[in-house]
Amino acid sequence: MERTGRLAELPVFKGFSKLIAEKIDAGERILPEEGLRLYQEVDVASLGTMANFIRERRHGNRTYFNRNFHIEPTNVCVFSCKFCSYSRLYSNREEGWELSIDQMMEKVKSYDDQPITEVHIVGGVHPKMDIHFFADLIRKIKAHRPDLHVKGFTAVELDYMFRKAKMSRSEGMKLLNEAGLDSLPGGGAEIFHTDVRNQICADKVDGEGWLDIHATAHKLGMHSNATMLYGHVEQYEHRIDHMERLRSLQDITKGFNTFIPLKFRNHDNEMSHINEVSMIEDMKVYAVGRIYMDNFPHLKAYWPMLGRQQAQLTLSFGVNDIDGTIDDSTKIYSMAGSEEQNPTMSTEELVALIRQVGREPVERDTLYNVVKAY
Ligand code: V47
Ligand code: SF4
Repeated sequence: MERTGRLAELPVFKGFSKLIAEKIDAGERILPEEGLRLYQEVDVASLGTMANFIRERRHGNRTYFNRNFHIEPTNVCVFSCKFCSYSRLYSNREEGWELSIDQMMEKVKSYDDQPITEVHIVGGVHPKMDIHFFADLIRKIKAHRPDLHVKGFTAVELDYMFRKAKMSRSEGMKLLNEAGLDSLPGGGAEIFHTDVRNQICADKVDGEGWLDIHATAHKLGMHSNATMLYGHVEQYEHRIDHMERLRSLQDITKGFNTFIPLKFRNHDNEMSHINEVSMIEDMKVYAVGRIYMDNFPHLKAYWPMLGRQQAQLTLSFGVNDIDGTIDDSTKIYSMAGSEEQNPTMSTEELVALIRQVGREPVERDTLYNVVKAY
């Protein structure tokens, strides 16, 4: 059931929070300085009430998940992001993995008898795996299973591929789109602001480049997601700046589906000395994300990273999507110390998890068409 009634009438809201509640009631946009004050001044319970109100007004209790699997072609990477526990340099590649097209196709074929709607392809930036290698892979996947949605490659991987092939962003994107690439995942965004980016991932595509690559995909009619890596050296101002840039691009292109905050995990990387933020802070990030990103239809919590119980909690802080039933061979999080070391959940388990907290499970495809409502 969709939410009705006025948020600002709740006695808990006074002063600044009442003003924001009134804006939410009127469907008005929160300004950057107001976003900042939400982080600084408003308690987590009030933020949750606001975010949940918006979530229920938009989606009722519906909570989406999809059936997908991941392919990680390699963890060999030319870049050295300080938060990354997963990559290995080319000079050290005997410690990493590099999959051939045949090996990746074996993985695709291993799901032949399962009703999966999406393959998510993302990995390190390998100097020898070029745009033609990946176009060939995508063509083979589509030839084998034409209805499988291919969501692939962060803007970081794409930027490198296009530059190496001496193609413009629109030429490169068009080539991959014609090969069968359907949409882009949200990775590689981290924090756009150069003061932070220069400290944590100085050598990869900058914020403008990331946004331009997504805009290029949107122009071709492709959809994409956007992430934000939080809880390391960034300040609240940087998170607001990050969301503001995404929200502004979305005003123009309307191509983003989902905003996905990703919590920095500190296991076994060059930023291990930084403490991870609290669960309260996580809930604030989701809630402010839902309040601020008024033109993003969906807010996703990635359950393999958070763990099952915390993922359930996010559903009261604005989140309406908890990703997939994945036989998740994704190593980027397990190597960084995520809650789920071997994340697999059957559809039944995911449905039960959502129902247990009073929400309504809905299986979706990548573009949020309903596959099955439970
Ligand atoms: O960009 C890397 C993050 C991202 C760490 O679009 C880390 O549906 C925390 O973006 N601690 C890649 N995070 C994965 C990604 C993603 C995941 C699930 C769904 C979708 C989607 C996208 O992983 C990277 C980086 O921000 N990451 N290391 C770490 N130590
Ligand atoms: Fe490479 Fe991605 Fe790890 Fe950065 S986060 S080092 S781009 S694999």
